[in-house]
Amino acid sequence: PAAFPAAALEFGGTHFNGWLSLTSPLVVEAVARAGFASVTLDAQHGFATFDSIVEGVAAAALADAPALVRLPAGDYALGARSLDVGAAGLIAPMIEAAADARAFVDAVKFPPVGRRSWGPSRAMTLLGLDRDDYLASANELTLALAMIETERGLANVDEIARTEGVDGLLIGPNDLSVSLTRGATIDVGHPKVVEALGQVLAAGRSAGKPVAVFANSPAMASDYVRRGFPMIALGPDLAFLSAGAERALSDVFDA
Ligand code: 3PY
Ligand code: MG
Repeated sequence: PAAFPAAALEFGGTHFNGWLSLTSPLVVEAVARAGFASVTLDAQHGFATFDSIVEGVAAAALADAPALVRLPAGDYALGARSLDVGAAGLIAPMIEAAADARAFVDAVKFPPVGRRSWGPSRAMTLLGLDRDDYLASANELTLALAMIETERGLANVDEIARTEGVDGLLIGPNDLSVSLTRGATIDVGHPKVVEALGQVLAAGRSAGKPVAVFANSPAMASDYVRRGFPMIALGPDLAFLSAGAERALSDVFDA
């Protein structure tokens, strides 16, 4: 398969990523073939495990879609293992300061940027690269995205964005709402969350790094397209399944 199209994350076009919480490789393949440019296998709040990531990366490759993995908070060891088996990038939740960003980068980028340990068994065969070529290109081929989703992360967004090895930012609007309203509400349209979107976009622009955002619904995704986000993660798959099932039933009576 093609390496992760990092170019698609440059400012300009919109890259749609299908967000998956289920572990079946059939789900990965179906969502990728529906037209998403990449998928995310979610090991933080979704059900992804290392075994399902091994299968999910292969299923995504069948559909020519790079697979990202969202890690459980702080679990950078799973990040390095996911890259070893061919994940095209990693998403680290709850990054709140440069020190968090550096710990993430340290585990998942090879020297001189980080201290990733050598062992990309399947990643090399998936990409068709020999050892030297993989070593020379892995830091660029594999994306490290830092999630900004807390008040503290927002306060430190500039230093996080500037951290060497962080390839981009991903906004988690649900957690941002929880954090910025001190637990009062989960409202991705809350004025404080909307204001934060602009702040993170500005930090990305000044650091020369793309800013992605997670969308709970197609309507939110449309709004984020209008705001100019270059990458929008839409999901999760369970919501696609529920919406499709509801529509199938209602269509019976509308036909
Ligand atoms: C959030 O919105 O908090 C996320 O983590 C997206 O899944
Ligand atoms: Mg979150």
